[in-house]
Amino acid sequence: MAADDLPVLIVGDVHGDLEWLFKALKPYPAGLWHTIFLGDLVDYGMFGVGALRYARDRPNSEALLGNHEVAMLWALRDPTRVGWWIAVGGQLHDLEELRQDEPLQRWMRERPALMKLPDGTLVQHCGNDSYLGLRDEPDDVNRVVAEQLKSGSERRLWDFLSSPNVFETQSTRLVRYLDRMGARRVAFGHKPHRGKKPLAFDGGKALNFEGAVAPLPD
Ligand SMILES: [Mn+2]
Repeated sequence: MAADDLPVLIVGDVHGDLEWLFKALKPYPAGLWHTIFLGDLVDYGMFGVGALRYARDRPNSEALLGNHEVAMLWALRDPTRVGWWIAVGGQLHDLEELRQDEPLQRWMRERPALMKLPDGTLVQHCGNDSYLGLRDEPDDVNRVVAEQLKSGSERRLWDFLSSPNVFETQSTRLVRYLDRMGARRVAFGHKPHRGKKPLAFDGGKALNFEGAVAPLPD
């Protein structure tokens, strides 16, 4: 069965906490779900690279780019950024592990910033319309992000992917964003609180997964 035919499981920010991740995924076998990781698999916790590899290798899965993947790639490319990256949660042992794994680096650089699902749900890392600063078509946004990662524009990527979640409180911005993106709702993470289910705002037009692992509601 193609991933698009499976029900969607959303995984909020993992931040290197593999123990939590495995426990949270137990009720959701990989073969039965189209799993989407919302980004920020790395930093803070001890197993960032392990979480990246797990997300890459889990069947029927996609992983989006979070601000912390950008920070780690930035530190990898530019040693003068390592101190800053450690200050935002970077783990040196993970950086050394990533340095030795070029295929994993390539996979990280190919992560999309957002996805539009067949049911009209937009899925992205942060609950902000900052993505519109790039382009207003999901495929164009992802193309520009890939180009920026290649051309050393990590600062710009970090800034827009670190934008605060505003969709919970700013309905006009939310509606305008959905209209521009041609989507009916948007699911995002970015602020992990390890909730059990997503918080819905504006009649379900904005879904904040808050570090939860949960099926996408109908
Ligand atoms: Mn984040």
